Order: sequence, then C-alpha cells, then structure tokens
Amino acid sequence: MAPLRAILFLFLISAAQGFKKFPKDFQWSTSTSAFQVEGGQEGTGRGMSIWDRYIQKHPTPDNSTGKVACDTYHKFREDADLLKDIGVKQYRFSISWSRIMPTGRPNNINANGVRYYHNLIDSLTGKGIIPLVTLYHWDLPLALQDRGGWLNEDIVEFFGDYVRFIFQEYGHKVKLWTTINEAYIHAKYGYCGEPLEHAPGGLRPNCEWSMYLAAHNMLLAHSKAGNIYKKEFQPTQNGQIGMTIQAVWYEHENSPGDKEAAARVFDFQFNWFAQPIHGKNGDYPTRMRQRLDQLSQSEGRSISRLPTFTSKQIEELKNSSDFLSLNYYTSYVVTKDLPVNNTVEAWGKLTQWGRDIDAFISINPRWKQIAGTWLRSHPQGLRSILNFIRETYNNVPVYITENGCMDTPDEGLNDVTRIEYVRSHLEAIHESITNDGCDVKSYSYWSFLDNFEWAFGYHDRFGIFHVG
Ligand code: GBH
Repeated sequence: MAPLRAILFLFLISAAQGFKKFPKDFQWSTSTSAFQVEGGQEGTGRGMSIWDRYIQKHPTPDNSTGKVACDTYHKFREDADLLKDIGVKQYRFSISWSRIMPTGRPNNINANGVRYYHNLIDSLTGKGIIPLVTLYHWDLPLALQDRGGWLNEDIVEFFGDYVRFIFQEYGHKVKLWTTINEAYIHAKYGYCGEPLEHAPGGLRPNCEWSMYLAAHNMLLAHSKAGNIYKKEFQPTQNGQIGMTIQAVWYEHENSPGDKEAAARVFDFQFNWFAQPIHGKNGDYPTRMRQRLDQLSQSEGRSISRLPTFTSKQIEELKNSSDFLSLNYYTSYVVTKDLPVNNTVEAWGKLTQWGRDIDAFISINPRWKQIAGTWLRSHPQGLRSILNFIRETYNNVPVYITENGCMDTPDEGLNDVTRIEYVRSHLEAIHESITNDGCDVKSYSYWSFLDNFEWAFGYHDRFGIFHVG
C-alpha cells in the first residue's frame, strides 16, 4: 500500500472545523466493505462468497480478484494508524458472513475470522475511532446461494442466526450497525443486471419477478435483524441499527406528467426500501404496488410480481430501525416520454426495471461528469433527498454512509475534481442541517482505500489512500 492522498482529507477536515460549523458531535468518517478490501481469502478458514464464484465465471475487464485486494486482513493495524492520521471519528466497514461462518450457518464457526474482527474493532476503538459495522455488503456465502440465496425465504432465518451471533460476539464494542447495503443495487444488478451485472448474476430470465422477491427477502431479513437487536441486545448494549439505502435524486421538468414520472421512479428506488421501514403506514409505495399489480395482471400472472407483507411484517418493519443510513453519489433526469437528447436510458427500456418504471432516465449535461463515468456531480440532489427524508419520514436521523467519486487519472495525485466534489457535497449537507433542519449525524467518504470496484475491477479509484 502506497500513501498518500492527503490533500483530499486535509480539505475535508478543514471544512469540518473551519469556515463552516457542523454540529459538535457530527461524525466524520470513511467507508469500505469486506470483499472490496480484505483479501486474506486463502488459508484463513474463510468460506467462498458469491463474488468469488461470479468473477471466476465473468472476469472483470482487468481480470482481477479479491484474493489480496488491499490486504486489510493483514494490514488492519496500519489502516487504523492511517485513519487516526486523517482524523476521522468513525470508520465504516463490513463483516464478511462467510469469513465468520464458512457455510453461512452457525454450526461451523471460523475462529480466525472471529478473532480478525475483534482485532480490527479493538485497534479502532483503541484510537478513539467509532466503528460503524455493515452486517452484509453483497458477499453472500456461496453455500447459501446454492440453497437459493435471496430467493429462498429461509434466508430470513439464516440472516437472523448470523446477526445474533455477531451481536453476541461484538455488541459490547460496536454501537452502530447497518444491516444490508443497498438492497436495490444488490437485487437489481444481481438478478436483473444489464448492461452491468453483479453477483450472483446470470439470472435475467426470471428477473421480472425474482428481482422483487430478492428485495422482499432482503427487507424481511433486515427487519429480522433489527427486531432481534432491539429485543435481545439493545436494552443492554445500547446501540443503534438501520438499513443502508442507496438514493439517486431525479430531477424533472415542470409538466405534471414528468413530475409524476419522477415521483414514480423515486418510489421504485429509494421509497421501495425507505417507506416499509420509515413510512408512517409502512408497506410498499402505492405507485409501485399499483403499477406492478396491474402489469402482473395484464401479463396473465396468478400473483403480483411484487410480493405482499402480512400486517405483522409491516409492523415489524416499522419497528426495525433507529436511523436511516444513506448512500448518495449522483442524480439523473426523469421524463415521461423519450427525451430528445436521450443519452442514458434508451437502454432503460431494455431492462426489466426500466420498463416497469414507465418513464425515461437521462442525464443533465450541465452536471460535471467525473472521469468519463456514470458519476455526475449534483450536490443539490443530496440536499433534496435529505429534505425529502425530513418531510416524508419525520426527520429520522440520517447517517450518510457513502458519498464520493473516483479520481480523474490525468490529475495525478492533485485531486482537483474530487476536492470540488467533496467540497460541494459538504456544503449541501451543511445547508441541509443549518438552513433546512435536517438531522444528519455523520458523513462517510467512500472510500478509505482504492479497492475492488465490483464489475469494474480495480480500475476506478475512490480511495483517500492510493493502493497499488
Ligand atoms: C456503492 O454503490 C457501493 O455500496 C460500493 O460498494 C461501491 O464501491 C460504490 O458505490 C462505488 O460505486 O455503469 O451506469 O450501470 C453505488 C451504486 C451501482 C453506482 C453500480 C454505480 C454502476 C452504474 N453503484 N453503478 S452503470
């Protein structure tokens, strides 16, 4: 690992302490996930995950694997030193289920794995850094995929058994938990990927319903974990729990048709997960329910492609979270009809989700595109989402668990573009807190280290620290 991209963080910290005042207990943070950074896959007792198998079958453009990655499995002490150096108060990482339980079930525990996370947590807390732990960031134990993965409703019990073990083991040290990272991305790219696919992958033929079923079971698994925590652990451990929800903001023109289309797309993405958990009446968004019920009927199906919750499940979901964990990167534009200069979602209509939303998604060329990729900088979108959450979800506390962008290769180590991206997003958050009254508790920059960027391999570099 080669240091050092200090510029970015020096800026972050000065923004925190200097010209704009954030609340005193605001937690500055940075984030990673297990598969993307750990390495330590061989000879450590870890079981395979769906990503191990996926990249064997579908190599990334750079033919990379997670075998070594950032080697944080061995270098966690060095990581803790670096985190201390840049002055963060919190660090978000994820636990690899198959490192703890190689077959996904508690009858087989990998003691090395259990010890590893104790060591990691201890080296953080020893330096006064608060751990925020994601219980699941897309790396399902392969043994559970072979039992149907997220399409088998037994997964809800399996997840419950896994998290109970984790709370028992680490709950006296960890006070901030999120259950599942970005169920929307995991379900959509994992089951319905096109053009970009994620693990488990290769499941497109049934994805008009499997994507919604996988997401449904993720919501129920989150709810299971939240309720276990609240009932069995929170009274003595006094921590907080939430689910990590990815949000894209959708701008629209002023016509009623476009406005309704943008609201519908937002329902089909953010509110799909936010409303069952944080909504006053819970359950799926009405627009989503109606649209998918109606499509299912016209397709001659006997049941809706969107599963239903029992009233008990609705109540449990509403009781499953103390805060909303939010990931935000970019915004798009939604139109009811095909936009004149359509650049993004001509493909939208080729994907199942793209057809289901009954709208078109395109880009706003005025938003700065980062390194020629999918990511365009639109800080106002983040402010709009934070205000949407404040208004719609009763100002539930928000932990921003991911925000950031990849570097622009021809800038070298002089991250002009990234600094501007971070600066403008921090400004938007600051406005949301001070002018709008949003309850934002923390900001976690994605990512601490350059790491395995899923289907893109190691090509995109999001790290504060350069690795390679
Ligand atoms: C997050 O997902 C993940 O939680 C994190 O693990 C990841 O490293 C980070 O973002 C950076 O990407 O090529 O047009 O299909 C954010 C959701 C999903 C956004 C995949 C980019 C690809 C866009 N990401 N998506 S496209």
